[in-house]
Amino acid sequence: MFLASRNFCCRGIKLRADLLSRSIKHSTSATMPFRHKNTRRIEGLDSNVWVEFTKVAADPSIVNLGQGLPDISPPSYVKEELAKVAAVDRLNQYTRGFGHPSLVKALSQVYEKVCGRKIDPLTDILVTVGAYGSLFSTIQALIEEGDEVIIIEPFYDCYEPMVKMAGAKPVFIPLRCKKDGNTASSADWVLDPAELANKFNSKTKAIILNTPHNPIGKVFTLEELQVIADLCIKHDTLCISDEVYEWLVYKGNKHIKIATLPGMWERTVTIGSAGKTYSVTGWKLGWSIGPEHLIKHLQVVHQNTLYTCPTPLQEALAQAFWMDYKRMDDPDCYFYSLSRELESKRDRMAQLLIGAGLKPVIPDGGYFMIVDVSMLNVDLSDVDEKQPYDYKFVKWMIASKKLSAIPLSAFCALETKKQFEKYIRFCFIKKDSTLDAAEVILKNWNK
Ligand code: IK2
Repeated sequence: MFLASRNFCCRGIKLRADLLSRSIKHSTSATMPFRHKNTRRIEGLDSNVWVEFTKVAADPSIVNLGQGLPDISPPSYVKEELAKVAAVDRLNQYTRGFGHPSLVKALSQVYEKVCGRKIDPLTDILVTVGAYGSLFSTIQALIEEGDEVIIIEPFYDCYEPMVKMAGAKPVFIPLRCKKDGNTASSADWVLDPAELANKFNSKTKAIILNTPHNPIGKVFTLEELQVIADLCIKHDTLCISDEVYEWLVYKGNKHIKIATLPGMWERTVTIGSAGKTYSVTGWKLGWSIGPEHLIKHLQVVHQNTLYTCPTPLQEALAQAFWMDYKRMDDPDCYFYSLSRELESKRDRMAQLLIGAGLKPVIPDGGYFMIVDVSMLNVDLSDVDEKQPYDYKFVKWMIASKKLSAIPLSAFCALETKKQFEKYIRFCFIKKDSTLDAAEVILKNWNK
C-alpha cells in the first residue's frame, strides 16, 4: 500500500514535470521563432539513398539485393578471433589512436607485399571507422575551401557531400558507355582522356578514383590509370583512391593500385575496408595508406574527431590478416577464394537477368551488377512524380514484386541523373537461397 502510493506520487511528480516542460517548449515556440537552423555546410545534403532504401526494403519478405552487404557467412576464423579477444581484459580498453599496433603491423606487411615498397605501420597508415571514416579524414585533412575535386560518375554517393562539407567544389566527369545499346561488360564504360584533361586546372586539388568500381564493377586498366596518373603529376594533384573491393576481381582482370605507378605514391591516399575484405560490413573498420607527409594530416583529423576505433575488432582483424598474409601465395587465401565464390554468383545473377529479357552489364570486379530496366516498359504513373525513373522503378519493384535493388542515379550529380536513370543496381554477394528467391521473382515477372 505504502509502495503503491509512493509510485503513484513519483509518477504524479514526473507527470507534472513533463507537462511543465511541454508548456515551456510550447510557449517559447509560440512567441519566438527558433533561431538555430542547420549549418551552411550541410545545406541540401539531407537526402540519402541508404536511409531511404533501407527503410523501404526492411520488410523481411522482400528479397534484398539492394545495399551492398553479404548475407553469406564471414570466414569462421574471423568470427572466432573476435570471440577470443573479448576474453582478454586489456583488449576491451582504448588502444593506440591511429590504429591498434598489431593491426597496423599486419596491414603494413600485407600492403608491402602488394605495393612492393616499405610501408611504415606507424606513419603511413591510419585506421578509421570504415572506408567512410577514411574518406572523411582524407577529405577534411587535405581539401581546402574553394578547391576543386574531380569525381568520376557514377560515384559512391558520399564523395559529393564530403567534398561539399569541406567547402570545395565537386567537378564531375562521367564514365561513358562506348558501345550502343547491347552493353555486355563493365570494361565498355570508359573515361574520355581529352574530357578528363579539360577538368584539371590550377584549382584542382584532387581526383577521387574508385577501382574496382561501385556501382559499375569496372576495373581500371594500367593504361587508364596511367592517363589519370599523368594528369595528377602534370597538375600536382592528389589522388584519393577508394579500393575497398581490391580483392574482388574476376578472371582475366587485375587490380592495380595507382599508388604503385611512378610518381604516384607521394600524392595518393589509398583506402581499404575490413567490411569488404572479410565480408563483415558491420565491423566498420577502414584504413588509409599513403606517405607520411599526407597521412600525418589525416591523423590530426582523426585524433580530434574519433580519436580511436574499437580495440577488440582491430585485434581480431589483425589476427585474420596475419593468417591470410601467411598464405598469400596459396589460392585458399580468403583474398582470392572470395572472388572465386563470387564469380559464380555473378554469372548466376547475369543469367537470371538475361532470362528476364534484360541486358546486364557484367562486372569485372566488386559485387554489384547494373542493368537497364527501361525496356520493361513498366507503367510508373502511380509512383511519386518528382523522382527519377530508376527511383520510381525500384519503389514499384519492391512494392509489387518484393525484390529490392538500388537506383543508379543515386550515384550521380543532380545534373547527370537523366543519363543514368534507366539503370538499377543489384548486389550479388548473397546465399544461394536468396538468389533462388530472386530467380523465382524474375521468372514469374510477367505473371
Ligand atoms: N567506398 C565504396 C566504393 C563502397 O562501396 C563503400 C561501401 N558501400 O557499400 C554500400 C553499397 O554500395 O551498397 C564504402 C566506400 C564504405 O565502406 P565502409 O563500409 O568500410 O565504410
